[in-house]
Amino acid sequence: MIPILESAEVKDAEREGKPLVALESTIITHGMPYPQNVETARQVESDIRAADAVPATMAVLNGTLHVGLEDAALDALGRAKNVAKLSRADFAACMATGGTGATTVAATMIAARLAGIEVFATGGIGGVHKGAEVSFDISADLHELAQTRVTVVAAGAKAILDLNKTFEVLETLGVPVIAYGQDVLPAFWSSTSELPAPLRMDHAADIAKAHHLRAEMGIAGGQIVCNPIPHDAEIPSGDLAPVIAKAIAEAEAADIKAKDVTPFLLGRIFELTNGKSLVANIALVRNNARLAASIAKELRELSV
Ligand code: PSU
Repeated sequence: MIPILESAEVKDAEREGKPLVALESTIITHGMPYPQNVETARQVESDIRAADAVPATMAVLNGTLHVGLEDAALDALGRAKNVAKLSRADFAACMATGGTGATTVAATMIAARLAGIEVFATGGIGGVHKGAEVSFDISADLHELAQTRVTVVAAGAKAILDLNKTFEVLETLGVPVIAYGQDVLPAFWSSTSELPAPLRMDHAADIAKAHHLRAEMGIAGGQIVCNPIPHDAEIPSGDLAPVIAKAIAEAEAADIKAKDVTPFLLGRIFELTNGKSLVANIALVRNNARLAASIAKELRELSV
C-alpha cells in the first residue's frame, strides 16, 4: 500500500469530477525565501480556484505523500530548514524511512500520476546545466517528461541552464515542447529566447487534445508547455546574463554540486537583482497556474 493522503478539497474535487492541477513543493522549500514562498504558494492555489479548477500541492510529510496541503502544513513546510529535495531516485526511499521532502518537477509528475492528475503547473523545469559536458549535471526532470504522462506548464527551463542543450535533450527523448502563443521558446524570467519553438499552440483546448490523443495512441511521457512570462513582469535577458554568469562563477568557486546548484543560483540571483528575480518568478508561476487550469478544464471535457 502506498501511503497517500488526499486533502478534503482534492477528495471533493474527485468526487464531483472537477479538474485538478498538481503543484510542486520544491519551489516553496528551495526556490523562494520565506515568507514569499508560502504567500506565493497560497496565491497560486487561489489563482487555480478562481479559474474553476482545484489545486493539489504535493509533498512528503513524515513518510506520507500528501496530495493537497492544508494551510498549516504548507506554512510549516515553507519555514522548515533542511527539507529533502525529492526526485525520482529518492522519492520512495524518503517515504520508506518516514522522511519529509519537497517534490521537484520529476517527483511531482510521479505524484500526479499516482493521484490521477494529468496537468501540473510550475515555474521552470530543471535541465542541462552549463558546463554539463564536464559535470554531467542534467536534471532528472527531463527523463521524467519522457516517461510520465503529465502535461507540465512552465515558463520554459530556468535561464541559469544551457537552454540549447536542454531542448536538444528533450528532442532526443521525444518530449513535445510546445510554446504557447509564440514562435520562440521563452527563457523563464524573459519572455523570449533565440531558440525557435519546436511546436506552437495558441489554445488550451489544442494542448488538452494533444495530451488526450497521445494517451489514446499509447505514447508514453508528458508534454512541456512553455508559457512566456507576461511582458510587464519580464526581465530582459541582456540584463540578466551578467548576473547569471556571476552567480555561476560563485557556485563553481564554492564547489556547489548536484542538487544544491539550482537553489544556490536562484538565491544569489535574487540577491544580485535586489529581489527583482523573485517578483518575476512569482508572476510567471501565477501565469502558468492559470494556463494549467484552462488545460485541465479542457481535458475534463474530453474525458467525459
Ligand atoms: N520552478 C521555479 N523554482 C524552482 C523550481 C521550479 O520557479 O526552484 C524547482 C523544480 O522543483 C525543479 C527544480 O524540478 O527546481 C530543478 O532542480 P534541479 O536543477 O536540481 O533538477
